[in-house]
Amino acid sequence: MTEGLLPTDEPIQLIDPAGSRTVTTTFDLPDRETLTALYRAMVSGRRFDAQVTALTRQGRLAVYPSSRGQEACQTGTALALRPQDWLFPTYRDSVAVVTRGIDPMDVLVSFRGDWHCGYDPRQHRTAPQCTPLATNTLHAVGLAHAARLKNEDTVAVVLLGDGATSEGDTHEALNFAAVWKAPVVFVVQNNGYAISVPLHRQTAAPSLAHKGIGYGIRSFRVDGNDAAAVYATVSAAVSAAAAGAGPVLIEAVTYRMEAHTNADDATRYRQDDEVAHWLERDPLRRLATFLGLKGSEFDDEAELLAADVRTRAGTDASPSPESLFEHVYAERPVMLERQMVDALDLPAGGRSGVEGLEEDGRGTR
Ligand SMILES: Cc1ncc(C[n+]2csc(CCOP(=O)(O)OP(=O)(O)O)c2C)c(N)n1
Repeated sequence: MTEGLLPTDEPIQLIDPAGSRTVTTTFDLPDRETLTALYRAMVSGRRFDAQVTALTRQGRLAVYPSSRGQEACQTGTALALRPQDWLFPTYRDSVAVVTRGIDPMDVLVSFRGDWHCGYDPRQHRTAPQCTPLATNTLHAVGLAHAARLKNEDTVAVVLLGDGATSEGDTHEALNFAAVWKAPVVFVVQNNGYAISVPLHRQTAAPSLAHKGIGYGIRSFRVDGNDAAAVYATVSAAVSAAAAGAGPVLIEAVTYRMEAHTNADDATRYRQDDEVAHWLERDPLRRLATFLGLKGSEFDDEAELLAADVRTRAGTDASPSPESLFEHVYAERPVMLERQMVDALDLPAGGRSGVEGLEEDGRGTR
């Protein structure tokens, strides 16, 4: 009954942490051109991430959840998609979105506090990075199911975290994906923590991949710091889903090297030796070693990307105050209208109007 559904106990690994080829028959090693593309995307992604983290310190961004340490999961997933497929990322997945070819500055728009996601989701076949956990799982299943009904050859790939697997939305998405045989691939980046909550306080499942079996979904566990293994596994899952085999669940075992966001202090809930352990499993060094690269091959290109982001982020975003009230309702209700009038009446830079609103009980925040 469960044949072919269960993940392997050991995560699939094609290249070990020391950069050597492992002995495995699960998936073929991607060709050198693909591996080089993965490495190049990881170098750009890491540099982008470091630059954006610096921008948060300068107050240029409201918030940024770093991808550092998870580059193999994010580039391996993004590059495994075919042009017609859709990606449904979370706030954590900026490197995946940049790897999709979206202008890095557009990726930062929502983190700078604007009301929109900065890019055209339809043009790039990439949904806005979602902040409410697991809602993107439902969006992905809906899009995949609709594509199948319309006889379109489209697979939806959704990224989610370990914490998001505890959400009701994930249950509903997995259940109906399986019932409908929707062409959707769930890639769970198990980075060990949901903010400060470690995995063992999040779930009693043997692994997150094991969760698939209850829904009748074929599941894999993969070394999330091995870009080759992530790419090979997601590619195989995309092909299977496109061929009508139904959804696939992939747990990529990885680690979040930075704090949850720039607003979090990770030293309050995890030890330095744990971080050091994962530093030894760095996804970039592993692939560079395997490819016989020095590690600096794509640095110039990454530096140009960072310099461009630095320059263009040098001015603050200045969304109009009115935009806060737009796109909320097709017809603005009286209460919102009143709030808008009050808010726009505020003296420049003043907060007295907002305090006044709270005092008279209309509560706007
Ligand atoms: C529905 C919902 N509940 C709670 C939150 C608050 N929240 C933001 S991130 C987070 C932890 C998510 O952890 P995980 O899914 O493992 O993803 P990670 O941040 O580690 O990538 C929580 C609880 C939220 N954004 N959405």
